Amino acid sequence: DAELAELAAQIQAAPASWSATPLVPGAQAAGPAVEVTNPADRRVRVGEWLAADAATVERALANAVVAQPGWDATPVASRATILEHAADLLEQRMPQFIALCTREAGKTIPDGVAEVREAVDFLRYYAGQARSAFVPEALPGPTGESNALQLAGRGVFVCISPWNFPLAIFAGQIAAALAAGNSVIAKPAEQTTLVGFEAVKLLHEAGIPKDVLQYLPGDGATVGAALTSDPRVAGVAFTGSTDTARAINRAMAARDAAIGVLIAETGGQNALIADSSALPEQLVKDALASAFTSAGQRCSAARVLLVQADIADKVVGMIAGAMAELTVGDPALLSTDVGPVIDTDAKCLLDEHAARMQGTATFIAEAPLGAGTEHGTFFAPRAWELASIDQLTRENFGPALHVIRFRADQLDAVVDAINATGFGLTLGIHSRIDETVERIVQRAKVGNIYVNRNQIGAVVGVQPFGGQNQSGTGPKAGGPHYLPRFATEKTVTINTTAAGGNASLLTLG
Ligand code: UN1
Repeated sequence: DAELAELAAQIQAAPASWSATPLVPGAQAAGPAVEVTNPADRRVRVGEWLAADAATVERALANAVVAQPGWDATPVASRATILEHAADLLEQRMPQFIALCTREAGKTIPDGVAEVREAVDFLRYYAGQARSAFVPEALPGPTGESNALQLAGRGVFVCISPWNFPLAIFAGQIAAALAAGNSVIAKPAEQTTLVGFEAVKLLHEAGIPKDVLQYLPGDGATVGAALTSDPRVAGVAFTGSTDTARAINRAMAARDAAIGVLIAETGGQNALIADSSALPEQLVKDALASAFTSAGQRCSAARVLLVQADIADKVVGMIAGAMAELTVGDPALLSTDVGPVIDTDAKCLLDEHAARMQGTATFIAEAPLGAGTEHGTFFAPRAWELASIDQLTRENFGPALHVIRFRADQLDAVVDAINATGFGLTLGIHSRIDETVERIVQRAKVGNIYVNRNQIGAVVGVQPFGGQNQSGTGPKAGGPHYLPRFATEKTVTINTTAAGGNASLLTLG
């Protein structure tokens, strides 16, 4: 429609070249420039960035330690107002951020819109929540005493974010950490440093002091490991692979320091269970949306469709038919359904998986690659049929769907097999039988369950998002328990009968 066409024109008009550096007051300019190219066409240069070196990391930590008490002492309403102002600015500059998400991360325009919207939602949600959560809570106690429980920032928080949500998850982690009174060092994924840089500059413009929020693009060893092993870091928020989360956990545990807090959102092996009462059209539409939106590069994406044998032939045939209609190509075009994968490494892993499937699975379909995709890192969406979920030994982070048939009497075994993957993030259920839905909901050890709809795109404050087991530590992002995890609790008990000076403290209670 006209509005979308107007947006597409504004996206087109965004600057052709971008650059990023560490944002660390007092640090020298850092090392050699890294070039960024467009995932849809690797010949197209998007910009360049400078990685932080060890001295810059050290400077950032020192700054963050000094800055934190002042930020923590800033009234929570002021902190929240700044974050809300940042949300307004982000909304105003939506086209520019969508352009960056498309050119640096290969996001389609609808994904780009959702990305900016989610970042705005996170900023407003945690700001709003902080306003009430940080008011000291009076607790009942004996006469002559006042007791209050209050939240405070933990200290220096490190936020390590993924390339698949380079703005939304990036801004969400930072917003919660800042709202709670922490100083923040943000380390973006190396694949998406330009988006992160623009977001941090916007937060500074909104009023976050430059030493309270610092930006450290760089690699996992020089920046990530140096930060997470440092005793000055009170907590880490991380979204990415389960293996990296384990490495961070080990690094933090090995420090001769306070026991830090790790908030990790990690991988999945997400299933969609469909019994014979499912509506096939709805099922196939939702399965494909869940598996192939964002080129399958969501930790929430459906990887396995477990379908009751009675309807399996029909569903498999419809999947093949629908996949033939997918438009795979330039994400900057409104007509595109599936864009590129993030980089050559991602494509290689998917190609490896496809080669493995060739020998062990039954091929169902491959979506046709569109014109002009030969210079990008594209992986044609594919579907195979497997005998068992055990054939999937890792999370395949891309547009790859696997179908498995089951008999009606195997329903509990199906859920147990999903649980046995060790992951527990999203689960889709397609069934029109309430008892079946309830039975699966009760038995499944997963974080987010979606019934008779797609299983991606959790909305902030509406569908708190996060998994269990190897899918993450919780608490769920965009839910009521996330922000308090970034804070520490202080219980203040005052003897109100004591003579003298502490009467003014009574306002606490
Ligand atoms: C991720 O893909 O890293 O519900 C997590 C969704 C998103 C997933 C975010 N919130 O699709």
